[in-house]
Amino acid sequence: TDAAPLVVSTWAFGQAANAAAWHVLEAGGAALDAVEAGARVPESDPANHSVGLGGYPDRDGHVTLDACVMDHLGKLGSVACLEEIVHAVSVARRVMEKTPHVLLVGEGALQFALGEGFRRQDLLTPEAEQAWRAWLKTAEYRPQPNIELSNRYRMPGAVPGGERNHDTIGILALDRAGHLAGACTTSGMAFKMRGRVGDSPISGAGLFVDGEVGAASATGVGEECLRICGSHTVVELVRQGRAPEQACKEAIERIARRYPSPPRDLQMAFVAVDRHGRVGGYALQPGFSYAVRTAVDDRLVEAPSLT
Ligand code: SD4
Repeated sequence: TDAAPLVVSTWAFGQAANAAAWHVLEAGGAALDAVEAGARVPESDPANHSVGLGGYPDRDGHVTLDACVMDHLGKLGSVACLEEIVHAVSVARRVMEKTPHVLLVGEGALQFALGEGFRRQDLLTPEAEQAWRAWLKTAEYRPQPNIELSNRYRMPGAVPGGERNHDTIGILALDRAGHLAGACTTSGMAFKMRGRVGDSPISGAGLFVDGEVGAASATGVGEECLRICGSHTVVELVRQGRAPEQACKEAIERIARRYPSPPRDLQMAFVAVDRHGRVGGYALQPGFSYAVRTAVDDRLVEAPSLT
């Protein structure tokens, strides 16, 4: 298609991920390679407290990662509650390519990763540990909307001033061959219960790709997305003819309808791309942005929102 190649990622830090993905796409590479390369950028950034190294831990102090990859043929690989391996997205890809399964969790996912030659490392940075210890004083689980906007919405116990709090990355690409792929990777909600898994590694929730229709990914309070199979809903709406932004909007409305009035204390957002390369996003609250990179464009888009 004319629009290809292109890549779209959640949040402002998606621009750095897009740059890595673009490197692959521009050279004629595959969308799947592009989204993996992009997702690895925030995974290895210790300043990003919602993805990979430096992610905030669960309430017991363990950093546990969820990730997923999916391609235009519907091939899928995921890991959930993976510990001590920084590039969860790459482990997810190995699950897709080297096992008869689509999802490995916890200890089994770790053993698989180690067997594949991934290096074991401590993902709890001193900064994240400090935030967790401060949180322990109240130990109140209260997810904050738009934690990327760290000055407006500070994680309880977060170190004030200059900290960069980010969110899950969902990254979708359309390559020169017209193939779609997506990846999603996160350390999940800060200070979650041990064993909690969010939407990000679950096909149809945090990520969904249909090579003949489009792709979608989600960020925000994963439980909300899981309840409506969010990304699958978005892709099905695109299949029915909605533009990507409208499809994302209807999924957000479906979440909001579960409440007497649209909830203001939680954030949920979707991004989507259709197979023609049309891109859109929509959020429950103001403050969600997504990054788009094409041959002629490298921009951050402030998504429209319901409230
Ligand atoms: C989760 N959706 O684990 C992820 C976290 C996230 O903004 O996106 N935070 O629920």
